[in-house]
Amino acid sequence: MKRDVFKGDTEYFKGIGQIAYEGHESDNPLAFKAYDPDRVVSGKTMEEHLRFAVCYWHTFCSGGHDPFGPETRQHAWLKGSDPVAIAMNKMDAAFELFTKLNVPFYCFHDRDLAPQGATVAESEKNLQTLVEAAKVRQKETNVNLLWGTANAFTDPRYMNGASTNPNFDVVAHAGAQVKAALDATVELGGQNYVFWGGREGYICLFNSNTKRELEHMGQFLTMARDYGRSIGFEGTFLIEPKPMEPTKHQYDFDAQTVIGFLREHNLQDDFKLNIEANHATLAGHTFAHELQMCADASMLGSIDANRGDYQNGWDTDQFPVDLYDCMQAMLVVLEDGGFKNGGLNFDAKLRRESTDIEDFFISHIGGMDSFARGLLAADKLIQDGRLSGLTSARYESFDGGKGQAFESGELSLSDLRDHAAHVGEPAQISGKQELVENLMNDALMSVS
Ligand code: XLS
Ligand code: CA
Ligand code: CA
Repeated sequence: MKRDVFKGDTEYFKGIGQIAYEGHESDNPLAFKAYDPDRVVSGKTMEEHLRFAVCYWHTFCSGGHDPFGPETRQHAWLKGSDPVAIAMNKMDAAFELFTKLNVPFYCFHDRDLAPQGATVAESEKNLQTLVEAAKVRQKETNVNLLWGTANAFTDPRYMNGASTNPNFDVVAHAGAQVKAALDATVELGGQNYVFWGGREGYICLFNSNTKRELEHMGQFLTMARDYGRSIGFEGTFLIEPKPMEPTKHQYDFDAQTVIGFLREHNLQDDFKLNIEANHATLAGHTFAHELQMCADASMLGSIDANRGDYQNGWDTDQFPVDLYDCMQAMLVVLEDGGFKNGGLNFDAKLRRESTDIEDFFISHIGGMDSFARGLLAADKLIQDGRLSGLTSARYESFDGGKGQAFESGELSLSDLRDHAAHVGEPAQISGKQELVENLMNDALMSVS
């Protein structure tokens, strides 16, 4: 669907109109070449399949600072001295960009939306003020909240962790923040609520009681779940794994670690995972691997769409442009039945050296077109059927006879021994990896 461009008191992205689909032949850098929101792919529009979201933090709060230098972009909406007025301007800039890109969703941390106050009550009041303003803008534009979260890692009080902090007073402050962020998410109709525990881990193993900290985290998440449900939150709670940075070791290391943790604390019915591409690679996995682990556990919730740098291993949060990665990700998502509450959130930042206003758009256009092409190629692979046929054929010995009896737990180890003795040397069956790879390249090259 097409949204009207939001008009606040100031136009922040001057000279840029709404980005339209112009097709593959277009040479306009400010047009979509593949993402056509209304195009139907296997029964759903591209907009419904991909559910794009823009993130508040990288796009509107940060101006490109790094550990060695300050901002290279001076955002017009951050000028002024009253923090609440600045937050209002930031929100206008945000809704202008959301509607110019014509994305259906956005995501925020509490502190992105509203400034922290001097007390818990003042922070709550600031957030409430901005939530009221967001409500009006959401209604006017039909851009909605994919997920909210609490930033429990920037304030120095969280240096030793939030819910896993060794000091209970800090744990309580994290609780206050999560409570207010849940209130905000529910009021804005957020479809998910995210926990990313950037400082939930340790820097030094030998001054940490990891057992106690992990129990505290389970307790804290249970309290948050109960509070969320008590105020009418019907969406999905999401945990976003990341193996390290800023802590040396983060407890939510990767998908399988988080899935085990959720089951241990009996949270598996309310929680799913938010997989970020760059965090997958930091954990030594591929993006698609992490998604597949979630899908296997019926816990694939949402995606933070970005990419890392394979040479330096940092969390560079670059915009996703690798078509192969996007296709493989969408293949897992489609085979899992597509997004339900989740979507593709661009947790991605412009390079520090990209300083033109149009770069905000060029970057998002690139990410959206890449995932649109990934969607088309993945759909093609599924429709074609050869890839899934190849995979299921590898397991056909379990579809009947003794293999099936093994799967259903009817055999003993002695039965396996007797079967082996009876069948002799198994037939050699090719894995056909090269064929799989060729099918993927063919699908990617054939979409338009
Ligand atoms: C940081 C994370 C963070 C979460 C939300 O590495 O990606 O931005 O997505 O707190
Ligand atoms: Ca993220
Ligand atoms: Ca990241």
